[in-house]
Amino acid sequence: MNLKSIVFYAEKGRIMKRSGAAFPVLLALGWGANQAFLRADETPAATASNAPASLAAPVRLSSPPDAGRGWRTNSLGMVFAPAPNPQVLFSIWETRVQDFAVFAAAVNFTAPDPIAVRSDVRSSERDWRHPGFPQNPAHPVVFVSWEDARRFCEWLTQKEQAAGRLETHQRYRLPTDAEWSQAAGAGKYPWSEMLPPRAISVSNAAATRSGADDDRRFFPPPAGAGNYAGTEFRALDTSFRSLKGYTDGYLQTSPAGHFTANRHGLCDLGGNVWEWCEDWYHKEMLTKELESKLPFYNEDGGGKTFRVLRGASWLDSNPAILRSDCRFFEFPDLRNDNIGFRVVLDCGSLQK
Ligand SMILES: [Ca+2]
Repeated sequence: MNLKSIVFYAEKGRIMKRSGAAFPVLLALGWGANQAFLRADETPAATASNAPASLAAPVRLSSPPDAGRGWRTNSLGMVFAPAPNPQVLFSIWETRVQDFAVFAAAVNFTAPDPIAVRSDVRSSERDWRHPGFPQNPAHPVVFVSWEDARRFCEWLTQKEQAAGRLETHQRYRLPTDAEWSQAAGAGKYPWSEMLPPRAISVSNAAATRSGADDDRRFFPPPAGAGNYAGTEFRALDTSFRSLKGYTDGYLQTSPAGHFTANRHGLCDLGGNVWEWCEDWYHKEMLTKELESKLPFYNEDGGGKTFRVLRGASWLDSNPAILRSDCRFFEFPDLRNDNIGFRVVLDCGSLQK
């Protein structure tokens, strides 16, 4: 285990109080325990047809995408929307198990031994097919590295270019950090713009103006905000730090499209799994305000060691980590049970 990982997981452990018996209990309960938290209405992910009407537009399946066309479904059934740049369409879901499975079969994908540095997920028997908790095909794939994600994008680009669905200048890739920020919007938390913050009393208004207790408006998150470490964890371990007053019903990952979409129609930008971005992580990405809350995030390895992750996950409850402007970072070959990815379709220049 290297220094960075030790630092992170020590910090993570401190933040999450995820030590001692907490995770072994989860692992021991496995499928059966989590099934109790899966909702009876769990269904395959949403489709373009039930996307917000204001964003819905005809989906053309057989021709290359034009920038600005809006909703589009690709050969894997992944749905894309401008968010907000019409040249770069975002997948409205994190890449699902069913999407990755097509790739894995096509390229005979075999992940090398997982580099899972957290002791509670270290196991040669855990991978994207066997993450250690229940998933159905609509759940976001986990145990995928940044390199795996890039490989998925390259494969899908070649596949759809060969089929005439993409032109040669159009491609799938990971979002850049800046694009991800644009898609998330300017709200302090991912749910800030899609679900109204809580009204506060006049007596608290002055404190809020000063920023002293601004979070009073946002916590607990409103219902449907996303899949975080809610009070569902407390049913198993009361020492586990969870979001007070918030429950989402899922101990680990949840199906794509289950929670409220943001104003661009994107689901799970906050929560469910961390999402890889193209960029190297460097400490200048850390705002001064977050630096005081997450001092270990200055350990950037020189700026070309770790790749950026955005959006937090089912395992997170620390308000600083849940913020829209928070970045996390990992080695590009690391796989873990709360890290996945979302792809964008880069439509390229209009000058073809
Ligand atoms: Ca949850």
